[in-house]
Amino acid sequence: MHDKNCSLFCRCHQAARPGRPARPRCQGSGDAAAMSRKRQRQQLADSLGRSAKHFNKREVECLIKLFDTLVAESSSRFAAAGFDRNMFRDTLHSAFGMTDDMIMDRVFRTFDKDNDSCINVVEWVEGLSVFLRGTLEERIKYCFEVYDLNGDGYISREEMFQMLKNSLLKQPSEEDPDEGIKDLVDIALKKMDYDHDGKLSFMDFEKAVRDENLLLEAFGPCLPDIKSSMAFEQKTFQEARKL
Ligand SMILES: [Ca+2]
Ligand SMILES: [Ca+2]
Repeated sequence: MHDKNCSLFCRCHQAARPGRPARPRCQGSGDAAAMSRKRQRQQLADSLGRSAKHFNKREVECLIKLFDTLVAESSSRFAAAGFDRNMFRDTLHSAFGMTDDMIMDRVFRTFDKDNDSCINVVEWVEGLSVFLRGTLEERIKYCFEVYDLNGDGYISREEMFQMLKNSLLKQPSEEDPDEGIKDLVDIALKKMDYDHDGKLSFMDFEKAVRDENLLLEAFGPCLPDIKSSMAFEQKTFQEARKL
């Protein structure tokens, strides 16, 4: 039955709108969350301290705390288990100055390893481990995943076109913009498509970036710049230093 005090996202609202597919809910069990939250968080910090290899345990604790704060702030009406797409996009925008919706959407999908449209706390910490402190190898994998828009294992000509068009349209020019972008795609392929099959495999991309590191973000900024990443770390890990 419909309860007028319920959240907009609760099942009774979904049921009240026939024809709409059930919304994937970024929601946890209120009971479980309330029970022994502190102990759960401690266990989580212990296991993430081992699996998220670029953070120490205290840093993991700070990231979990930030996660809880951000999630609670943006969804005060129910006990959420993570970030949905919009919340995550807001965070990428405010913390790292990202503005490109297409890229931010791909970053969301890259963090969301189990593909349930919700970034849970483990995905958050492990994602940030690569995002903030990843090795070159980890960042190459990450960027490739972001740029492979349809996830078929290749960055196609069309995908490059779409991404470059998206990032270049902000600087309008006199010439036909599509022509200019096609030229850029040709240049990218000439430089990076080592096996000449007209698309970039992971091997092509990896080799190109290892030869020329600047190609890592060839199709749009998807990693934080040094300044915002340092500011984020400083703010987030302040408490770690005090402990
Ligand atoms: Ca997920
Ligand atoms: Ca693809």
